[in-house]
Amino acid sequence: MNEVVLYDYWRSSASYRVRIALNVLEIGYKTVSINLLEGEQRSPDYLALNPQGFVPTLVIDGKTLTQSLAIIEYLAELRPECGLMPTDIADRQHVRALAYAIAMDIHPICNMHVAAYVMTIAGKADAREEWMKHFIADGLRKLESMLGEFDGEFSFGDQPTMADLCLVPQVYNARRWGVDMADFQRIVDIDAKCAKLPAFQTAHPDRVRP
Ligand SMILES: N[C@@H](CCC(=O)N[C@@H](CS)C(=O)NCC(=O)O)C(=O)O
Repeated sequence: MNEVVLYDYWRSSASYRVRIALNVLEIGYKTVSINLLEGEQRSPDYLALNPQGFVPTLVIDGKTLTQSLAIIEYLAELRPECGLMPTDIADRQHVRALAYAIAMDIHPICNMHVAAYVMTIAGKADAREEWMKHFIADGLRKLESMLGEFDGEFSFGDQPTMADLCLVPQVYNARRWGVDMADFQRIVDIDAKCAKLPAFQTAHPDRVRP
C-alpha cells in the first residue's frame, strides 16, 4: 500500500470520524493539518484536492477521497471483516440512518462557516453559541429516541459501527459547546463505552492536536 495521507484538522468532527475508522482498521497514516481557523481549506492547493474546501481528505491506494461517510464506507468495503458496516442489508440501513442523523442533519447546520454567518446576520456575538446549543441538543434528542429502537452496547449491536464513528465526535462537539447531556443517557453510555477502545482514544482531538 502507498503512503496513506489524511488531511485533517484536530477539532473537526468529520476528520475525527475518519481517524477512528483508520485506527479500527489498523491502517497507519500520515497527517497533514489544514488549519481551518487560518482558512487553509480555501487555499488553491487544498481546493485541488477537495473542491468543497472541507476536511477531511484521504489519499489512499493512489486515490483522493472526500466526504467522511463515503470514506468510511470505502474503508469498510475494503475490510468487511472490520464490522464498521453490518453484513445484513437491513442492518446496514439502520447504521446509515443513525450516522446520517448526525452527519447530515446536525453537523451541516453547525459547521464553522454556517455558524460564522449566523453571527454576522444576527448582529450579536452570542448568537453562534445559542445556535449551536439549540441545534445540537435538538439533533441529539432525536438521535436518543432513534437509538431506543436498537439493543446492544454500541449504537447498533455489540461492536462499533459507522454510527459510533459519528456519535463520538458529535458528543465531543456538544460538550465543547456546553450542551447539557443529562437527557441523553444512551448517547452518554455509548460514548463512554467507545472511550475505552484504543481506536477511539488515539483519534481523540486532544491526542492529535498539532
Ligand atoms: N460532509 C462533509 C463535511 C465536512 C466538513 O464540514 N468539514 C468541516 C470541519 S468538521 C470543514 O472543513 N469546515 C470548513 C469550513 O466550514 O470552512 C464530510 O463529512 O466530509
